[in-house]
Amino acid sequence: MSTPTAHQGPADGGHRTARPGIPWWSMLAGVIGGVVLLAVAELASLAFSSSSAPFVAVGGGFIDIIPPWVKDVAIGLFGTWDKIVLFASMVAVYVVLTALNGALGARRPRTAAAVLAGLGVFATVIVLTRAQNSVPDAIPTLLGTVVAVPTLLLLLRAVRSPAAQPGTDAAWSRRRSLVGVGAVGVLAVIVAAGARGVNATREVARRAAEFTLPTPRTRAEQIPDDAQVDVEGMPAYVTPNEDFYRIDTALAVPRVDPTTWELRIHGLVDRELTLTFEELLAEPMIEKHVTLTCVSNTVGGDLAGNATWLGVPVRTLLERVGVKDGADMVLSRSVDGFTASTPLEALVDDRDSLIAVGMNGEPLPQEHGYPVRMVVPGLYGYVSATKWLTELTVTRFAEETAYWTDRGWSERGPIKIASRVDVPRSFGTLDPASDGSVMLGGTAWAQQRGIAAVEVRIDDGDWHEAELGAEVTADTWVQWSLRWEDAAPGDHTVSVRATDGDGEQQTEERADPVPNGASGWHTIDFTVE
Ligand SMILES: Nc1nc2c(c(=O)[nH]1)N[C@H]1C(S)=C(S)[C@@H](COP(=O)(O)O)O[C@H]1N2
Ligand SMILES: [Mo]
Repeated sequence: MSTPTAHQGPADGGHRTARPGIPWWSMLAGVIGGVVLLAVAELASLAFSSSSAPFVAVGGGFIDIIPPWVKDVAIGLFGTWDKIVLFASMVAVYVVLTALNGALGARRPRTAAAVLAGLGVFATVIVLTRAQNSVPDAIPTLLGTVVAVPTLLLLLRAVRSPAAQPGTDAAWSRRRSLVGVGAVGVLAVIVAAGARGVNATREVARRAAEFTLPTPRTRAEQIPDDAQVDVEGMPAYVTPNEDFYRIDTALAVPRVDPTTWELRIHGLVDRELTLTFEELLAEPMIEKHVTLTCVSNTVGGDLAGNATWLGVPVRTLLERVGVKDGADMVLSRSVDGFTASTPLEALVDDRDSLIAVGMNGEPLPQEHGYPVRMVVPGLYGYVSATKWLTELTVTRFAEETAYWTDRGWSERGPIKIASRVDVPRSFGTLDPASDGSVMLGGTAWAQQRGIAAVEVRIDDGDWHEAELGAEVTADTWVQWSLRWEDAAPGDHTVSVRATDGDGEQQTEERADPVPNGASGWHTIDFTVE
């Protein structure tokens, strides 16, 4: 490194700290000292409870003491952004306070240290007054204070180092001090933000684990044992939540806080309705098995899953708001901006489309829309299954368009008949049993119509009717199986096609997923050993 030369810039401001004027560097030191307090406390709170973090505790305390009308005004002004605005304001207030404290510290470092200690003690007291917290939850904030107070003194000393002449050793060492101060600041911001992120994730997970699903008024039918065909290697008839396919446009899974979540239903309605999560949970719920399918699923693909959903029929809520004449679509919107346009008819007819909160007996997993999503039997997900749901606009297809329809996919997305071979896998191998037979198996679906028959063809042979596992409802998939008695060793192909409950046979004609779903028979190669 060469000898630094004098120039205009931040270091220049340091000269002024020795004279009257605005002590910018001391103010920065004050802010960094404050951030160090938060960073250490957030980090330490990872070992305690997420509610032990001072930032959240102070924010929560503030929300509790402001009068309800102020809250209403804030929600009116900022809508669902109210929390973010609150936290941004808290950051702003904290920055101003700690900067002023830094300015004070330019002349009286000990007083500034005492003020920061006071802030820390104040935050500790608030942490302790939060209902969820107990005495050990005070430790993170105290620890943050204990680390931050001497750090502030060091930082204040570093920025007050002698106002040096350019080109001297003192100028160089002062510059090094300032770089050090900056580094402490950057590190503190990174640690604070990182620990806050982890804490926020845990907080949501904790809430998710806490809420208990309401008991449905109507239970879903019992799933018979023989819905699962007896073929090794078949997927589970009810897809476990952790195996359920996931499709969405979210780069990071939205984290929705159910305590501030709201569903707003408006548009072509007689009376708007806004429901809190608590209010939604109090509505009569029904339970329903529904196989969800993605329009992007290719022939033979696995972008389909079958789950038992718990929720409020959309119909109930639409009846309550009173849909006006002329409406033919409901635009559902996610907190992340995703939208889906669902034909009004599919939400009010007897298929029991759901505003769902439960999936296979658990609150919706985060990736599947926690806390609330839509589930519409018979329609592809892109036109119906909005996750992280927050708004329903009753409208008309002629008036509004949705996320994927704006990108070239069809306005309407009824699910096409589909069937696939699951066993064997493509290019897989089957070992004949002692009697020389092999078992093949697969899945078929035609939501709303149901599956009437599945046929299987090996090589250029005849179509054979497969045996169907129990069909649970017309909205769920069925599994099929076929015993091939005298399986000839060697390479083979197998094709499958289904017929739906209306008697329509799956077309052989290949279509790509765009714009409204793939079609064609699933055909794979395999080998008998
Ligand atoms: N918010 C949001 N909801 C969404 C989507 C999305 O991108 N964002 N994708 C939809 C699509 S295309 C499908 S197929 C289903 C998939 O639901 P899953 O991820 O729970 O299987 O969610 C639907 N809901
Ligand atoms: Mo999808």
